[in-house]
Order: sequence, then C-alpha cells, then structure tokens
Amino acid sequence: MQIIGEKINGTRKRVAQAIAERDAAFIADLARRQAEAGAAWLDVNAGTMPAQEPEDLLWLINTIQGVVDTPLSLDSANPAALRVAVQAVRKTPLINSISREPERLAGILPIVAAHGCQVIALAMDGKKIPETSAQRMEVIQGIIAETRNAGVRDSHVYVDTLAMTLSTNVQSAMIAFDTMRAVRQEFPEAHLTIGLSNISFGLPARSFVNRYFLALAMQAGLDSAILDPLDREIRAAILTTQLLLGRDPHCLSFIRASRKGAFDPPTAA
Ligand code: THG
Repeated sequence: MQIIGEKINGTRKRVAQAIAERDAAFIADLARRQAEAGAAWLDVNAGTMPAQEPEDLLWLINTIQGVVDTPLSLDSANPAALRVAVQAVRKTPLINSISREPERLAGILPIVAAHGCQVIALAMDGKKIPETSAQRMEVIQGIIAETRNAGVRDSHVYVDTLAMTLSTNVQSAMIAFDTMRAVRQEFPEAHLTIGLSNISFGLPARSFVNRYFLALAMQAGLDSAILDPLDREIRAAILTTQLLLGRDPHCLSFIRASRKGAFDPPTAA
C-alpha cells in the first residue's frame, strides 16, 4: 500500500497562509513528518489561484526538496504550473491528475509522456462524476485509450475511482468498490488510488468511516491512497488489513511495526 501524503495542500487554511508568507519552516516540517511516517509520495497543491500557481508551486517544491527526497505528487490541473514543476523536481513525479476532459488531456498528457511520469486518472468527464460503476468504467476506458495512445504504459496509470460522500449517496462506497474490481479485472497493470476523506464529508465520526472504507477498498484492490500519513489509526488499519489480505509475508511488517509501538495506546502529549 503506497501512501500519498495529503498535508501540503494550499486549500487548507494553514498551508495557504504558509505559502503566502513564504513560511518555509512550516512546510518543511510537514514534509519531514510525512516522509518519516512512510509516505511514498508527498502531494503538493499550491492552491486555487492560477496566476500565482506556478511560482507558489515552485517555491513549495524547492522548500520540500530542501529537507526530504521523497518523490512528489504534483496536484494541479494547470499545464503551465506543471511544466515549471516537472523541471524543478529531482525525482520523476506523479501527476495529479488527468480526467477525460479533452482540454485537460491535451494540456497535461504530453507532459506526462515526455517526462515518463506516473499519472492519476480521475474517473470523470469534465466537472461531472458518473453515477454508476459502469459509467465510470466507460470514462476510464476512454482515458486509458488516450494514455496508451500517448505511449504511457498502464503501470504508470493510477485510476482514482472517486468516492463521493455517503451523506448524499449511501451507495457511494459500493460504487467505488465495484469500479475498483472492474479496473483490476480489465486493466491488471494499472494501479488504483482514492482521496480517502471524501467518503465521509458531512458525517460524524469521520475517522471511523475513513478507516473501514480503506480496509474494504484494499480488498477490492486499492494499492495507494491520498491520506494523512500522520494519522496513527490509519497507519495501524493499513498494517492490519495488509496482514489479513495475505500481503505481509511472514507477518513481518506487522510484527516490526508492533515492536516500534504502532499499536500501543497513544502517549499523552
Ligand atoms: N483525488 C485526487 N487528488 C485529490 C483528492 C482526490 N487531491 C485533493 C484531495 N482530494 C485530497 N487531499 C486532501 C488534503 C487535505 C485534506 C483532505 C484532502 C484535509 N482535510 C481536512 C478534513 O478533511 O477535515 C480539513 C482541512 C484542514 O485540515 O484544514 O486536510 O480525491 N486524485
């Protein structure tokens, strides 16, 4: 299970402030802690102002690379920002994301192909997210036809099946699981990912909803997720689920993590 650390996201108030004030220490700390917690990538989102985005993203990348060498997930739909960013990264990044929207594909896919990046493909067409698993598969088939055509191999594609909140559609999780299984069947080389916290928007006890959703999604084939790597309970859930799914040879990761205190009650601060 590969974790994409979500915390360096300019849509979060505190991060937006750090970007505006060029508070490198705050960003560096988020980078270091997520890397230490085992993130395979750090998602980097510079926020929602297109004119500022290339410059802010570049500052974030340089700040993060000053303290960790974890590869980055460049969370932007803006080709101009992505072009600047792919020149600045030391390790080949994950591009987050493309969809089947023709303009987005035309703007971003050439960058992915030219730099040998991995790419997250959202199961959506423009702004609307298809309701059923069959409709999402149709969109995914369309995107993978395009990535193949551009010379991007399936193993570089991370399909984000999307999880709408259960509070507006109680079938949301089941739709996501069905789509995951269908992707696994039809595109066995492709990876799967999800923005974990979407599933629980508007609900109480979100951390429970997120955690059990993650476990069930892993059984449906999920092999990466955008989440908070600093959340101990989520990390414990991942370790335990991998053990149960037979993905932890000799229970080694589970036992090692246990020795390091991963399942101990949290110590009082
Ligand atoms: N799919 C893909 N990319 C994504 C998403 C997705 N990128 C953005 C988002 N969704 C995932 N990233 C975050 C980053 C931060 C938070 C949630 C998702 C976050 N949320 C707090 C919460 O949920 O309570 C509130 C904000 C805060 O703490 O300030 O932190 O689905 N491909």
